[in-house]
Amino acid sequence: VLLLNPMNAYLEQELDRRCRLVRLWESPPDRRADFVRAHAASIRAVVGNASHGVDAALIDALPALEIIASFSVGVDRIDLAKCRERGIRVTNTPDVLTDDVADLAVGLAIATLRKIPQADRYIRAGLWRNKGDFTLTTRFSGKRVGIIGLGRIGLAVAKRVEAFDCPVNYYQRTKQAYPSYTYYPTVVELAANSDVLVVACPLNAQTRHIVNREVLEALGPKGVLINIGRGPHVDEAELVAALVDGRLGGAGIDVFEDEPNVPEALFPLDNVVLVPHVGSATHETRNAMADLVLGNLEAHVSNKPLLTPVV
Ligand code: 8YV
Repeated sequence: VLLLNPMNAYLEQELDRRCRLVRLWESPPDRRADFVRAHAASIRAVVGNASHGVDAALIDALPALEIIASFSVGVDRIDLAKCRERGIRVTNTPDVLTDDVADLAVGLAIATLRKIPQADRYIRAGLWRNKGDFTLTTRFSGKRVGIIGLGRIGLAVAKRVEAFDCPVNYYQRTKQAYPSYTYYPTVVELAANSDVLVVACPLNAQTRHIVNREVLEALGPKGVLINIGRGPHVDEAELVAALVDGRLGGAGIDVFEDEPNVPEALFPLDNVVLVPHVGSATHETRNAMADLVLGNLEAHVSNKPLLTPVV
């Protein structure tokens, strides 16, 4: 098994115990191609994650590759077409992370509107004592929440915000049978009719920059964008410009276009809450994701049905 980066200690320990583990990062970056070539004949599986994908070049370099088990639900960094062509199986880690990612979406919405991190910084800077009360903020309960992508995570967000008396709107390519949620056929219409817009769809060619300038304009100077999907769902340059110019009310962002690089223009902004791609980052979920990766690999070598197949 080729492990692309040190993503989880428990996963690594179990892989080490159950198979012959090759750690890609043990080779210096400029020697990786030679390193892969030296191990290529024996590598039957690759384990990557949301930030370490498997492209066509790596697949081509591994003639014995049978399965890619991703430590992520998103498989946007895996060349799925190439896998289909070569008969390579692909698995991901759905369901086990849904609750945590949805929790973070709601947490970011509340943190952004109620300025929780800013209020925390206010105390730490000694300003409560010296300058008095913190500024007034904006209510979350009852706000119209628009969800792009009513899949597993989108639905979990919807269920949570219903408890805050938020009307739920959504965009999806096709209308679903949810009588209590309002469907909009375009993201612009969804944004125009929402106070908080949550990105919760998978990243693919159709959803890249699904949040563009027009969508941000429709969301408007009181609207808040929450991105717990992928950085490239949003035109980040347009997002930064809209926030800097005050054309967008605020944003709570977990994912960025060029992680771990975050546009520094966001740092001084008081209407933005930034977290470093932590949607699934709890002990509970990461252990469950590791177990799914291990279970998929085990099923594959025992000729049993894969637990969570993508290809
Ligand atoms: C992780 C994710 O950040 O599941 C996904 O698609 O983005 C995350 O759960 C990552 O893959 C963990 O290393």
